Amino acid sequence: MLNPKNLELQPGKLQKAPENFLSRDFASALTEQGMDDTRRGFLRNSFFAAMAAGVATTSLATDARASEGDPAILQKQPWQTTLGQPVAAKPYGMPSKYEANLQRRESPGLTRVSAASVAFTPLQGLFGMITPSGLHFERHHQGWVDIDPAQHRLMINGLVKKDMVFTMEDLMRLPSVSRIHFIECGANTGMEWGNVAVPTVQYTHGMISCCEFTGIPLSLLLDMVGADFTKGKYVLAEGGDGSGMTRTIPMELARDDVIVAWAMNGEMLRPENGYPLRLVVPGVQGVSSVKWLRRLEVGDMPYGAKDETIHYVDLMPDGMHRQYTTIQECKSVITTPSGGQQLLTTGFYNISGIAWSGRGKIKRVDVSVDGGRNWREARMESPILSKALTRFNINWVWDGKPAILQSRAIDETGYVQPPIRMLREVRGTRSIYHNNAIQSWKVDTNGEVSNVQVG
Ligand SMILES: Nc1nc2c(c(=O)[nH]1)N[C@H]1C(S)=C(S)[C@@H](COP(=O)(O)O)O[C@H]1N2
Ligand SMILES: [Mo]
Repeated sequence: MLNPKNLELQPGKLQKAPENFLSRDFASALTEQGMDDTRRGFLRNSFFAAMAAGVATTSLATDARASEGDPAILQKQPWQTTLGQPVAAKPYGMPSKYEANLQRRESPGLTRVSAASVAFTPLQGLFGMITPSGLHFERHHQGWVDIDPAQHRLMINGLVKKDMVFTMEDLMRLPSVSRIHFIECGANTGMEWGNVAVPTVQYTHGMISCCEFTGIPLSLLLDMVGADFTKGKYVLAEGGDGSGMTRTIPMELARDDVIVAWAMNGEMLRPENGYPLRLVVPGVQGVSSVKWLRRLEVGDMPYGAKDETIHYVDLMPDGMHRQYTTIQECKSVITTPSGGQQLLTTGFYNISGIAWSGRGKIKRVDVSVDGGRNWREARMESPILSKALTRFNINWVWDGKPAILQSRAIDETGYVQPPIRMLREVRGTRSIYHNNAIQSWKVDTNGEVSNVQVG
């Protein structure tokens, strides 16, 4: 990932996001009337007002289906007259065969280096705030492993009263917590630094996912081993895979909301995501959420491990490297409509996206359809949780003219997501990590949506 060569897009590889679920007929059934009201309670009303206005003025596909008769609703369908599949025909449930396109994908622009690679979450095809376990993005520095939980151990040593080695059984009988958090790779959206317009939101922003994690608070384990909180200012986390991933976690974070987790979305972690044990460091760049966690060491200095010196440093305009950029700052992106999709007709659309902040909750999300000249406040879906994704929606009527869609999130600390121009003023253009700039999607007159950079 760090090798700039790996960040070059292969030319001519523009690819359409297949999960374009905007139906031509339904979209055309809605008109402009009432669509400016973005207040939650008025959504239904304005939606139906638009429907009614549409019925009065245009001949609509939805009306035609009702009046002329649509065999798909009038005739009995084969699946209504046969026996369905028995229960437990699939002991572990899988998505419908019609959803086969919803997949994690490797970016056409990134070269796979041995097993070290990344598969991106298909944000354009997801709803709400939770990422299904099978679609959580994957980032491995040396491939993934499937570790026998009976053979797995967690050791805690360093500045502690007594070293301890835990089995999974030891850990899982301790008092657990379950919390919803995002994990975002520090390199998410990294290719946009260099003005490289990656085609789809899967590849611009798909190194973020949000799941419910279950495990023990790290603070509890630190108390159990009698960590020396006077001298012990840092915790080193070490992974059990071949990459020897090691990261320094500041003690304030370690004693705050860090989880030593074994479960994700209600079941044991998936192997790709660290089974049977991983660290979840909420709000912090993904690399600190060490997978296949095997050791924690309490120390009095940052460790300066290889993954903190040659990787995950930010090259600043003055040529210096900034180290330990920890927090994932406030950020948002529109996931539909987004790059590679196409608006099939003019008329009503629900603009939908996600917002998050490594510093807490999202306070507000604004949306612009004219490249940042005018902004409207979006509706935020509940629950709005700290260091988790927040889903936002806003009504929009596309008039067929070119448009530039943007979202801008503000978190509870008052931090406002910056335009790329402001970020470049501070960070220059040679960074890879920590790009939280406002994303712009251009809608062309033919409805095609593409990735553009707007100051
Ligand atoms: N042991 C280990 N932990 C690891 C990694 C790894 O390669 N090995 N990758 C890190 C990086 S860079 C990220 S972004 C997250 C990704 O977590 P995920 O694969 O569950 O999405 O895991 C982190 N933890
Ligand atoms: Mo990462």
